[in-house]
Amino acid sequence: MKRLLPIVALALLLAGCGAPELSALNPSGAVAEKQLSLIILSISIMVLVFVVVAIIFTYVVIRYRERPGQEKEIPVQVEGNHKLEIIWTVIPILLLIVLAVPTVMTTFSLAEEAPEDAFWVDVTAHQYWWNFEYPDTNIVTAQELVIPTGERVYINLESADVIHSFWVPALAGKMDTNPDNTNKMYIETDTPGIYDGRCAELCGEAHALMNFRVVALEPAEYNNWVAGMQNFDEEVVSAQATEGRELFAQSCIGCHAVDASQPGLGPNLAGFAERGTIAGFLAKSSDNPEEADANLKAWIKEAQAVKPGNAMPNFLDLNDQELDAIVEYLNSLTLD
Ligand code: HEC
Ligand SMILES: [Cu+2]
Repeated sequence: MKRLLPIVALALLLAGCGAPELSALNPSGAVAEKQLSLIILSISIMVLVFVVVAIIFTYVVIRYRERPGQEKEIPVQVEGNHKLEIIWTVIPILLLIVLAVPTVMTTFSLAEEAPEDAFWVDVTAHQYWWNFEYPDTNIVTAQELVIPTGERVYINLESADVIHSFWVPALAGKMDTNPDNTNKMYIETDTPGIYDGRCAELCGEAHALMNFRVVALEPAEYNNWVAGMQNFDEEVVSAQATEGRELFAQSCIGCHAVDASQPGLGPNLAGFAERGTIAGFLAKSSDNPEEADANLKAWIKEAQAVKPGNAMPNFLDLNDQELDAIVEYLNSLTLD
């Protein structure tokens, strides 16, 4: 029992690794479901082979072991036995066919050409953030990929620098984003909700913090979002926000557009107040506005400490009052 303890502890530790929403075993859409069925199929075949081999192995080890005071018993030799050799060649071939046919069929069905009127999103990975562009509606956003439920969303994957990998475990297996070619995939879900995504290819210092989210909305709500983004207009509501806006125009606008129609050196911030995170991973929930504001201030002042190696410089010269003003301004970037 004592020897089992570390194994049990390790199993419990590993079981804690995956948040349920970050698991391919918990699919929420046709693509992830198909992929899960392949995972289950291949694991079942492996388990079957393992069990059969383990049983034969155990039997042989016990049956032909050397017993004290007994003469060595040599088992019957089967070299050159055609019947046996055919059996143990045919069984693996059958198993491989059972594995290959559904795998190849699923792989091809997931690579189907998009229809003419398909819904497309262009995803560009950057060290260490995600840019999302909707060519049909001319919307640019970042960090949160908003999609309608009940529709197949085709994705062009590209990278602005090194290789990254786009992975939303509940919706689909990962796919690389490359600097010099475009990979294509699609996702779909019928369930509105927030699906966590990760960069799944080691891409540099802040790789582990290169998180993003897919936000699936009912079609009507999705259309509201589109209208909100297309007509996005800053409504500066207070004197503090006006001050923040001026500071933003001095220090930030070179990298951050606040008009949802253009990409930039940093994430587009149109509708930023609606986002659930800062830089993809820092909490920014309306349930806890103090924490959200503190995180945002820390980010603006010292982005390099919060997410080492990312492309936003520190702004150590900004004082508390100026930071508060910028935060107030960013919090006013809501959709109506
Ligand atoms: C040199 C370009 C650059 C400048 C200047 C810059 N930023 Fe950034 N900013 C970035 C980049 C790049 C990111 C994405 C970092 C990451 O997540 O890897 C970012 C991220 C952010 C985010 C998080 C966005 C999101 O959707 O999660 C906020 C908020 C932000 N910057 C605010 C500011 C403010 C305020 C200023 C001015 C005081 C500023 N930035 C100046 C490049 C810049
Ligand atoms: Cu990465």
